[in-house]
Amino acid sequence: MLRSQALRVITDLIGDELVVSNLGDPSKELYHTRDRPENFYMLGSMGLASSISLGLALSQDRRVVCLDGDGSILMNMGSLSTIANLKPDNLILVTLDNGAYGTTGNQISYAAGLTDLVDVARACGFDHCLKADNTSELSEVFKGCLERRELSFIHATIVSDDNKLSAIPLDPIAIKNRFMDSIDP
Ligand SMILES: Cc1ncc(C[n+]2csc(CCOP(=O)(O)OP(=O)(O)O)c2C)c(N)n1
Repeated sequence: MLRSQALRVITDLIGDELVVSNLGDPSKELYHTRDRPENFYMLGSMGLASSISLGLALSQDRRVVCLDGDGSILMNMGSLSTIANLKPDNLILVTLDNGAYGTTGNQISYAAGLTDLVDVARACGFDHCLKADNTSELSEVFKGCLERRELSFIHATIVSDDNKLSAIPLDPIAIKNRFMDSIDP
């Protein structure tokens, strides 16, 4: 499934959930798929979408959906252990795995090698781990996660779209402020 298709499936199912998206192409694609104040677009820090999502999930009740990348999960793998041990029941961590550092030119990541990120998540303590290899599977597992309140890890196998995405025309401070306002108006 293309990343744009995966994001379309997820954004079509999302209601008032807070969404934190990985830097680079995933954030740009989310912006172009469905921009909303409840989206926090990570613009610079690779690996930190999961950590920011954890902080958000722990500090308020609304559900948080983190849209991360395999490269970022590999870069900040310790975050999986922290999240699993703190177990916020309002966090769904979706790893959009293209087996590559897509944003910087598709250099192969070790998620395409010997490292299985679902095994890693399980070993870190995630009990509810699901896989989705196509849009109908993703729709089913994401719906299932929304219906229950439990820390969840979804591994979605994707391929990046080839089309060049234009930059998000929002100032980082504006992204932060409107996101914060949408949580606590
Ligand atoms: C700490 C840090 N290292 C490197 C980069 C450069 N960089 C930006 S996006 C990216 C690739 C991210 O890969 P992944 O998380 O798998 O997401 P994808 O782009 O494949 O969707 C890299 C290496 C960065 N922004 N920050």
